[in-house]
Amino acid sequence: MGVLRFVLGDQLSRELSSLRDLEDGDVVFMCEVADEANYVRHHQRKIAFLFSAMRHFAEDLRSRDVVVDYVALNDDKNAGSFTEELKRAVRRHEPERVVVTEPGEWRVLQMMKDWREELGCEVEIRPDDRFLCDHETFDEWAEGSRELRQEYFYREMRRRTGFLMDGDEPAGGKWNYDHSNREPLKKAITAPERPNYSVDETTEAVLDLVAKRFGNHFGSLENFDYPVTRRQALHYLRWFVDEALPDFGTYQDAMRQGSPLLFHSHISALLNCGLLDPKEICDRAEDAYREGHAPINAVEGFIRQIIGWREFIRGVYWREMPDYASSNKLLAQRKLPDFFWTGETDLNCLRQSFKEVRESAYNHHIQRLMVIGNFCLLCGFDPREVQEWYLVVYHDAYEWVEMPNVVGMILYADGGLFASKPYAASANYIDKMSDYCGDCTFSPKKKTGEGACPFNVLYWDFIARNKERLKGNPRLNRTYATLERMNEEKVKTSRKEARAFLDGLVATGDY
Ligand code: FAD
Ligand code: DLZ
Repeated sequence: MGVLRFVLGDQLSRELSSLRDLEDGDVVFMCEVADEANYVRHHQRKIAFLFSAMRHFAEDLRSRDVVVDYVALNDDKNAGSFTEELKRAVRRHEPERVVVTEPGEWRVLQMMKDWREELGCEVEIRPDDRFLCDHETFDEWAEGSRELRQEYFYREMRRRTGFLMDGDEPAGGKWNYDHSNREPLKKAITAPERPNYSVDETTEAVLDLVAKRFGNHFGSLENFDYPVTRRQALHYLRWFVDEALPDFGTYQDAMRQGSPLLFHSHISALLNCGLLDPKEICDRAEDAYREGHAPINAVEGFIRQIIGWREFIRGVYWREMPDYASSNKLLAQRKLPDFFWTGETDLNCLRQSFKEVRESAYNHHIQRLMVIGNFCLLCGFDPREVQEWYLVVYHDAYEWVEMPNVVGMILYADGGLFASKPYAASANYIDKMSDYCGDCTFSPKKKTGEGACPFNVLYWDFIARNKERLKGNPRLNRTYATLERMNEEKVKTSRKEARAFLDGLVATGDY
């Protein structure tokens, strides 16, 4: 036969570099393997989403006369790993060579590098040009920059891609409209209702399989209604641009109990597995601005997340791996408490976020960053444990995007490689941006004592505990000046109460 083209579960695009020169006689190979579902125990919904999307993608290729060799998880001889399954496929097809697109995770790239020897067959690894910035361009930019700052990278990406540019100038006159994107949600504002996608036979079979094989993993499979085909993903993107994008910017940081999506796109899982392409998403968003359908603060904010943050985070991952995984500059060692899995905590903001992620494998950015992430930072949870939790629970989580967000963005475990200061905040921020505190047993206004919100005592404990490591940071000058001015007894009380709270966290490691 010709070429064996191995497509991974997060590479579901017909434009993929490894499929581009597909010819008669070639075979596309895909496999569901237990190792990928178990190397961390992924949320049941994430596995179901990906298997269903993979099976639909294979069906779509077959409908275009492509020969697809698809090994399902419950196939008799399934060998359980990429390498062993590929070996079997090579024995079946005896290809002249194997072609793959580079993977999203460092661990899988190491596997791929061994394949030529293990398979006794030529293996070509092609770049993943679904991203808008390749590794060399990112590294060159990083080498030439005094500091790794997303904002400068983003401006460079705007110039290079031409998104939201009027000649050499940014559309609307400014590069960044973030200051207009921090409005709390007024009661009268309601979030638009999402389209849902019915479960067909293929998805039904996957849901049964996942319930049987991974029913003891975190999360629920109930009410599965997410897009799983390219056609559904495009329909969903159109819906988002029409109905939610215009308010995306203004309420980007807001949180509301019982309304997990608000005006967020909920496209990350579709984008990361290849059903949507970053360029087409940004094109649609820019069209909405140019046609007067969505304001500049919404469209600029949205495009920045994709060509700025998403590409920047990927660049950091590949530049810093493999040492990045073990970063722990703040020497944080506390074990993750059980309630991250059970959801049983009296802190309402955390309880609501944990409930939502169990049901849907999704939280929006501010819940990930300022509620759960902030709590992890303040408590000093071990970065390895936090990384694993974030990789398990979200349906969009792959190491290349999860790790820098956890290590760099929320935990400051890389010592400020790209964040100018830790994102530490007391209860005030959550109270301002959400309605969680109204239904909580703790008060955000009380700083210490009975009923005080733990975020308040934890905040000052974090600042005091890390004084030697952080006080040289100019962006924390005011914080440390406030700590110096604070009544000594008050600081002592805060720290004592924080210690009692931290000592009371139960971490059995059973989950
Ligand atoms: P929207 O708010 O609608 O944003 C649009 C898109 O911008 C997202 O779909 C995403 O592709 C991109 N984006 C926005 N922020 C980021 C960012 N910081 N890094 C990379 N892309 C970004 N995103 C993932 O895709 N996978 C992850 O595993 C992941 N882990 C995260 C862990 C932490 C601790 C934090 C703080 C953020 C993480 N993010 C991750 C980024 C972001 O929170 C999600 O992309 C976003 O919440 C997905 O929801 P959405 O599609 O509604 O995004
Ligand atoms: C996440 C995942 C899971 C759960 N299962 C599979 C699978 O069975 N087959 C597959 O090709 N990909 C799977 N994936 C996605 C891979 O883990 C992903 O391709 C690598 O982590 C590289 O990003």
